[in-house]
Amino acid sequence: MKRNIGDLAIFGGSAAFLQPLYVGRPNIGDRARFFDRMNWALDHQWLTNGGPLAREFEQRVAELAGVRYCVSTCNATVALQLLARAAELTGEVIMPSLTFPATAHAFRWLGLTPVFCDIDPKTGCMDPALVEAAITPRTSAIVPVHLWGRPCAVDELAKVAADHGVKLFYDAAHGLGCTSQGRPIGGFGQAEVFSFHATKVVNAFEGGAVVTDDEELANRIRAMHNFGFVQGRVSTEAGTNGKMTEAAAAMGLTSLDAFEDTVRRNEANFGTYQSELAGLAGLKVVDFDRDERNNYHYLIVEIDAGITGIHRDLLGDVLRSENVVCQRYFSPGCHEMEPYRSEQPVTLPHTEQLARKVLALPTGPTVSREDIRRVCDVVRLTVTRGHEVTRRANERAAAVVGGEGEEDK
Ligand code: T4K
Repeated sequence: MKRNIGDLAIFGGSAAFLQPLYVGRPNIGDRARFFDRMNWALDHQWLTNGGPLAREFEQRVAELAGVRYCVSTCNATVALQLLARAAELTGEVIMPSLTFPATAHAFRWLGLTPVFCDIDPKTGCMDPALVEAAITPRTSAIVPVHLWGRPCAVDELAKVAADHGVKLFYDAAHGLGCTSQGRPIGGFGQAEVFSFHATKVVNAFEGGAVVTDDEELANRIRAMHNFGFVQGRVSTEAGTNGKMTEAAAAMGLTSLDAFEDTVRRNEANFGTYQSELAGLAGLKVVDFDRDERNNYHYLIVEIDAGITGIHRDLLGDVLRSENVVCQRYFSPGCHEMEPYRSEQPVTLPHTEQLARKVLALPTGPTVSREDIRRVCDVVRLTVTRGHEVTRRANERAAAVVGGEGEEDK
């Protein structure tokens, strides 16, 4: 246990962890089961193009999402693009800036214009009133993000979309297994997109899926993700190659088998973080709505530098020195990154404020209660002595700059 700030690794103490403790370790599940599935695929020499494992994966994702159709893809970025093409989007697409850049890039890559909308600071998701205000005659769709698996204001957004005759598609990359008013994420809007990247609550190495109840949309996406083929090798329109391989599906199915266990462990970890960090002025563990089903996959803390005297970035540096590889999900917002920053400068006060404060800490089945206690030990010491840690870090930085100056002479 570290008692003094001199014990922190950033100031010369020994690191709390010998090996890096990561955010987003893959949830692999039963390795033997994965190899069984791989052997089955190899034995049958069927490796891709809508094989049986990909079909089984789609069925299980559709069940979990409570929808009729699921088209698996090579990743969620391509899934968003397939959706945009299949729905014939044009012009502007309204979306949050507080998200992974893939949300914006997917549409921008197709020549569409992402229009960034500010969030409701209470939820981190887009504020429906601001979405409505952002609609123009060029708007063809709204793409909200269920940030960190917290559902958006789905009823209000559905009303805005219907009132203005624009499409509503959700980026549900974080939302697998979560609900809003008891209804699973996956069934909102005309379609939703999941990610099964290695770092997600269910992983397929890389993978994604479009889920929907719209049969026509699903069929069109299925064709488009296989070069535009419906039957045989005659394309019906310009498609692409966005298919999920059988190896990815084998991983996805195995990770899905472990899903309930993963969520249970995430929830227990969340409880440990909450109790270990309770009562710490200026630091909040972002909560989940306990009346809903949550996957507890992203453990987010908000640090208020005005109260703690320490900025989120310095706390991040302190933790990384201890071998705790935390992540700034999601900072800066997309509107502060290129190409958007130069091409369409905009100010989003709530997004900017929250993006400056958030930090994702390690969780998942491979992170033990003892690991969390040690992480929180560092966080508590650093935050309660925030002013002192900041002063000392500044002094050290000044000394380094001064030292470099001496050498330059
Ligand atoms: N929409 C939203 C809202 C998203 O968050 C994302 C992706 C997308 C769309 C697009 O989905 P995909 O097209 O990727 O399916 C990671 C993921 O690459 C990205 O998929 C994810 N969001 C984002 C939130 O996180 P990075 O740049 O942070 O990844 P990386 O490689 O730095 O890894 C993050 C952490 O995970 C590290 O602590 C190390 C650990 N890790 C990573 C990999 C790849 C492992 O332990 N094992 C691994 O295999 O983006």
